Amino acid sequence: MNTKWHLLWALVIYVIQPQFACAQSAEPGETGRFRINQIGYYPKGEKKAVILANPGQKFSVIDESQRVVFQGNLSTGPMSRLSGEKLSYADFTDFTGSGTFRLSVEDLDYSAPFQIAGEVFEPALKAAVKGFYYLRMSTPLLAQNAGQWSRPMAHPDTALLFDPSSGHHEGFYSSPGGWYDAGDYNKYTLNGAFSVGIMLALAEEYPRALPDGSLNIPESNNGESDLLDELRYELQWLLTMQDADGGCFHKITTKKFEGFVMPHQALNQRYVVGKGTAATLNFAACMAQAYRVYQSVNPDFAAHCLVAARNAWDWDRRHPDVVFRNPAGISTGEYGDRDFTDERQWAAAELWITTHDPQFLAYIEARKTPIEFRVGSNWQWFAGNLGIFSLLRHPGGLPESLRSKLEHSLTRVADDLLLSMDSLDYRQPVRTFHWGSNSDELDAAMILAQAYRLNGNKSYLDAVGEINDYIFGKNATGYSFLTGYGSHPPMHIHHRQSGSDSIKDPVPGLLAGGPNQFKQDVRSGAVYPDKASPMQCYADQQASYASNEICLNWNAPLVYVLGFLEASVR
Ligand code: G3I
Ligand code: 9MR
Repeated sequence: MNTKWHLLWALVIYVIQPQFACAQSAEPGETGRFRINQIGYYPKGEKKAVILANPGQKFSVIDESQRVVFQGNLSTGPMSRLSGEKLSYADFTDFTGSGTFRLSVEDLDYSAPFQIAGEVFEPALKAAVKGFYYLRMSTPLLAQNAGQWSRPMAHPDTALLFDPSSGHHEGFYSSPGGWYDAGDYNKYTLNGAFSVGIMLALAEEYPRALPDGSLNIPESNNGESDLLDELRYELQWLLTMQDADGGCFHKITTKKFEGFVMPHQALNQRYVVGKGTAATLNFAACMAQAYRVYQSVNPDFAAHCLVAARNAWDWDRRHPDVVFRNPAGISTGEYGDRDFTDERQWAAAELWITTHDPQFLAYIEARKTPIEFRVGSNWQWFAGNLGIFSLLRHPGGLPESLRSKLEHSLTRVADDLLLSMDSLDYRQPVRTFHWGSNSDELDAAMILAQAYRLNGNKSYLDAVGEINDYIFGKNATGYSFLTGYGSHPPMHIHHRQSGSDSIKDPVPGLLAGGPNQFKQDVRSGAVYPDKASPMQCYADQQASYASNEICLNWNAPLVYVLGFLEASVR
């Protein structure tokens, strides 16, 4: 080609290019109009996106060489205007090719690239479990496992003092190990046990998820699933939280939250605080469940868990109504709960499955609504569901009438969730956005996943996929909420290590709490987007502990949902 033609081509490319260049510079969440699953979609799964454009316009799926591989028309969707936006919907489920793609709409820019591939969420699943490894305390995180997020040993927790609320007054206590609860450096029995229980459900249902060697944690290549290795790190700590009388201490904590310093620089005295019914019942439940899961790989450990579970249950029989409240002088996370019926349902279910002792069935039969869905503070009400999920997984020996009551309760709640999703802007199940709203979305997905496991109705499976899409970017903020994953992830989570390690990227694999319309952190300096609708009340700022903290009981249902999808969408 001679020079004249070269110049002409350069001119043509210059004229065409700006459209594409504009795509590259679009900032999802700020100006991005493409609310997609930023990781991608399964070739055989549903593929939906929400676009801020007019219904009726054409949309295209474009491959890496800018070829149009699929076209469709944007449709009007649910009538809801909860998001305050004018939305249209792209459905490209019929496109089943694999590769890297973008969406584009006539006269608009392009979406960020996303993948369509089998096992497309495997990296995110691994990251979400590895996120728990990054929260380990009482151990150094070595560079060979933690890369740039390695850190020295911190919080040995071998010389704790007793707060009188623990029932003890003198001497030191040792309770090493476990995971930090969240962005703070404390550990709470109730929430740790609840989160472990959610992930033990995945281990029971899909034992091949996270096989040995998949996570590069210190125990990798020991011949056991890395998921079980990671969960045992927390279970071993939890065992230290049981007092001699069978009851469980509520938490290990400083008097007030530490500042934004690295773990090994957070040196304030830590205390054993409280002992209560909710913590003890969650402990009983997850230990009875652990017995089943670890029995074949580590029988001694499993046997220890079952003894601990029974002792905790017996303590509950003697102390069925001990509410935990923060005692004077302690201002860290309370995890206060007054209604123990759901925790008791969970514990009774796990103990019944493990022992088949008939005394436990009465506590399950007593509950009118065995499955329930609410929003806000899932650690207060979701535990009962975990017990029913386990019973439906192990129905052998259940009285027929009880079994059909549980199944009916599950499908009724799942059907209600489908109706909500059909009516809401981003086809998500939640309309009120509380602290940790992402976990409300994911808890709904867990219910739908169980309903799918029960009767194979594909609408339930598709709904789980759509909730997963919401978490990874098909939402009114444009963020993919898992650190390190997606084209627009959170960068400034409320997490003390991430905020003080001088590393640009936050610790990966941690799920932000998500939109919170109650904005309890405004007085601490969080600034939310102007005129934000409830589902846009999210601030990617360190100050925003009410929308941008990370927490065990939010990551755990994400692990379950990703593990379920990886095993189910084929
Ligand atoms: O239910 C009320 C509602 O009726 C009211 O309109 C609304 C507005 O004030 O508040 C609702 O209650 C909120 C509740 O969450 C419901 O979700 C409370 O204000 C709010 O304080 C509470 O937040 C809890 C938060 O701790 C503060 O206690 C979160 O559920 C809980 O997940 C969070 O947990 C913290 C731990 O304490 C410490 N570690 C980090 C962890 C995550 O942030
Ligand atoms: O940093 C704390 C966070 O880890 C907790 O989840 C949250 C729960 O209340 O509280 C945060 O601490 C804030 C405190 O509550 C109010 N003053 C500002 C603190 C954050 O800097």
